This record gives sequence, structure tokens and C-alpha cells, in this order.
Amino acid sequence: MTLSYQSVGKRVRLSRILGDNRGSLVFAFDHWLEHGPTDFPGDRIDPKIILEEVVSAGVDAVMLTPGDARLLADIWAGRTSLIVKITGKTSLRPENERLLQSVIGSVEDAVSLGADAVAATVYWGSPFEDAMLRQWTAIRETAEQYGVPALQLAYPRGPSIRDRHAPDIVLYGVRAAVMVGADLIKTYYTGSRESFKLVVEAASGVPVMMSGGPRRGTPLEFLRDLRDVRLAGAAGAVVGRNIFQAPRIAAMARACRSVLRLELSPEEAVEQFLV
Ligand code: FBP
Repeated sequence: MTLSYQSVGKRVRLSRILGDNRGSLVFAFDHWLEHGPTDFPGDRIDPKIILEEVVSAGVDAVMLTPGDARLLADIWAGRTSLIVKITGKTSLRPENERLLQSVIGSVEDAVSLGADAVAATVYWGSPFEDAMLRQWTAIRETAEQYGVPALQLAYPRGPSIRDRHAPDIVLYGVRAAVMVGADLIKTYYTGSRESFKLVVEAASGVPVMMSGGPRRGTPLEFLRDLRDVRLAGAAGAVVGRNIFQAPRIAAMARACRSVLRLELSPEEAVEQFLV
């Protein structure tokens, strides 16, 4: 059977992000929008400085908003892959509306920027789940026409969800993401290799990446989680704060990459890059 142009496009773009299941490190950098200044203590205000450090360390892709992808193109273009996140929210909006993300760009914007994927969040379990699924479906359909993979940030979050990291809850969100056509899924870590293996299995071959989360107590703790999700069969991780809040950003990015690629153990990575 002859493949469609779109399915070839998707395959080519996905391979730029994931390689041949090499253990991919994506740098998430939409935090100025999502969280604001609290994520950027001290003098870490300029996104250019942070992004340059991370890109120079060598990551498989960066995930940026459309505006930052344009503004920071001199830094990432030609050096790494781009994922454009086209939904977002601020922490300034009223508490009861923080379970909804707004559309902040289009698939066409992402294509114009040269993106290898578009990303959108779905808060599974949110009172706004219906609105987010409508957004997701429109994005996924358009992305399909351009042969652009659609990454879903599949985040269980809502009044009925007590623990968003609970294995059953994460697994449910991932399965749901597969059922609505995600090509790549980013989700919460369930806390153990065994439970994350079940999450990966529930995705039935759709690549799953761990979402970094707040900065851990020590780099070693985080690197051990990266090693465990990799051994659980994850395609890699999408990491923001654990890299850009580290004392030495580029060194931490290198450590994460070598662990995800299973080139070094977490302990060896600390020894090589972080002492
Ligand atoms: P982190 O590694 O810093 O957790 O980044 C991943 C990410 O999904 C970002 O893309 C996003 O800004 C943030 O986490 C969402 O954070 P929250 O869980 O507070 O909504």
C-alpha cells in the first residue's frame, strides 16, 4: 500500500524528535506563560540566556510557544528540533479557570515556524474537558493535513482527581490521549518503573514521554527517575524546571541526556557532569 504524503511527513518529523528510540530529551520552556516569575528566581529572567545554554548542551527538541519560537529562532533554528505548544494559560487567571488552556496559536503558525510537532494540553477530568477536547480535535485534524505530529500533554487534573500521579489515573489519561489520536504523549510520572511500564503499555505503541515536574531535591533523584522511565519503555522525557532551575543548566541538560540514552547511570552522570 502506498503511504500518504502526510504519514511520511509525520514519520520524518517524529524521527527528528525521537530518533530511532534513542531516549529523547525535550526541553520544555513555556513556563513564563504558565507559571510566571516564581519559576525564574534571581537573575534568570532572560529566556535567551537559558535557551542558549540548553541548546548548546544538545537536546533533541525544544518546546516553545509560537511567540518565543519566533523571537528565539536565532538560538534554536538549525541546531535542534522544534515543538510549538499552541495552548496555554497564565497563573494570573482566576483559580476556577486554571483548568482550561486557551488556544494561543495555530497549526499553520507551527508549520510556518518549521516545527516538527505541535503540542496541546488536555486536562482530563477538568470541568472544561469538553472545551479542551474540541480544541484538541481541531488541532489534531489540522496537524494531520500537514503531516505534523500532535503531541498531547495528557494531564489528569480536576475536582474528582485527588492524586494526579496515581498510576490508574495517569494510565487512564494516556489511554484517553491515544483514543483521541495523539501521536506523542507527555504525562506525569507515576513514581515507579513498574507502574510507568503499565502506562507505556496502555499507549499501545504511541510514544510516551515523562513530564519533568517541579525541581527535585537532588539532581540524582531526578536522574534516577529518568533512568526508570526509560527502562519502563518511555520514549524519553520533556523537562523544564529540573534543567533551567539547576545551578549549572548546560551540565544538567547533558546529564539528563546521557541517562535517557542509557549511556551513563544516574550516579555516573552526576560524577561526570555535576560535581
Ligand atoms: P516541567 O519539567 O518544568 O514540569 O515542565 C513541563 C511542563 O509541562 C511545562 O511544559 C509546563 O509549563 C509545566 O510543566 C506545567 O506545569 P504545571 O504542572 O504546574 O501546570
